Amino acid sequence: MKEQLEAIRSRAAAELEQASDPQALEALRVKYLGKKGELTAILKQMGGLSAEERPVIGQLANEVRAFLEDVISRRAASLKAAELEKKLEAEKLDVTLPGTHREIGHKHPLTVVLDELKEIFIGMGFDIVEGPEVEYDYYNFEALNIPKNHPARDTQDTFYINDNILLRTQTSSVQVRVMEKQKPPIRVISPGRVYRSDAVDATHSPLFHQIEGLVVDKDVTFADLKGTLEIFVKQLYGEDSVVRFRPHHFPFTEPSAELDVQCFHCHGEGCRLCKGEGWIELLGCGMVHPKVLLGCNIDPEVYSGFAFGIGLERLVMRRYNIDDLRLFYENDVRFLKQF
Ligand code: 2NL
Repeated sequence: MKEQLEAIRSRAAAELEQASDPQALEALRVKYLGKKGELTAILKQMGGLSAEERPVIGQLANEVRAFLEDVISRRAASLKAAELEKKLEAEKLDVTLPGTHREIGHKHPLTVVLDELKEIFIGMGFDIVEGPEVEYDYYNFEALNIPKNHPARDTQDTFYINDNILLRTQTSSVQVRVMEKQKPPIRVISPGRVYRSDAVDATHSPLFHQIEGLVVDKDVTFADLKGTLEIFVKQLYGEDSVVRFRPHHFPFTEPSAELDVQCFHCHGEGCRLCKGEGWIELLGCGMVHPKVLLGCNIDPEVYSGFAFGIGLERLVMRRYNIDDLRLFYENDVRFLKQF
């Protein structure tokens, strides 16, 4: 029996050292120390031993059990440590690596300023209207007192789909559509893309943006035009802005004017920003031509109105000191990021 116990001790110790995972270790524990285990089987035979042998074998059996229990617990600890080590290795994280950077977008500079203009006009009671960019010749030219062969067709040369359909050169076309459908009082602005058959350079583009405004009601006078546009300029450039109206000509307004704002950099002295003029041209405006009203079935003897047109790109270029309008359309984030 002594030999059997010692054989179990060395065999079990060797097998336990080989156990490669906790499940294998547990199986070995059951095999040797379990209720039906090998060591237990031997202890059950102790009844057949003599009185002298029994305590000797009993003590040895206890020693073997204690020894194996010790081997099992050490092996379990080292398997657990190895497992943790493996897990740590697999989940290794380099905290010095740069994180995943998510770019957050923002409004295009043209949109930033357009939204600002919309807010100013909404504040003065205007509605915002939109219309088609592909337009009938009638709404773009004819209804605005620009018949075929009028010289204004030259300066507003555009892209023709056919003889009657073109890409609009101004958003006035949208306002003509409003006047046809809606009777006065009318107070609208129409922002949007417009087109001209121009070659691309730093200040010209075949596509640009305009905001036009139109007010039609009884007793609307040039004083209303001046007051409204002066308030607009003061909201845009500050209360201390100075404006002037310079006579001009448009086929669709009579009288017509251009509005200049006194240079906010040199206050009229003349500098690089205003190109030595002291004044900066902002927009074109005028009293709606009676022929335009008549064409929309609005009686010019009863109603009158004023209108204006603002080029968005030029306004934004001045605001941010941008010297080339092509930058607006190239979608280069290095440029767009700055606004
Ligand atoms: C410019 C400035 C302008 C208008 C646009 C307009 C619209 C209607 C009737 C009359 Cl429906 N006028 N718009 C008026 C004056 C100037 O734009 O430089 N345009 C070429």
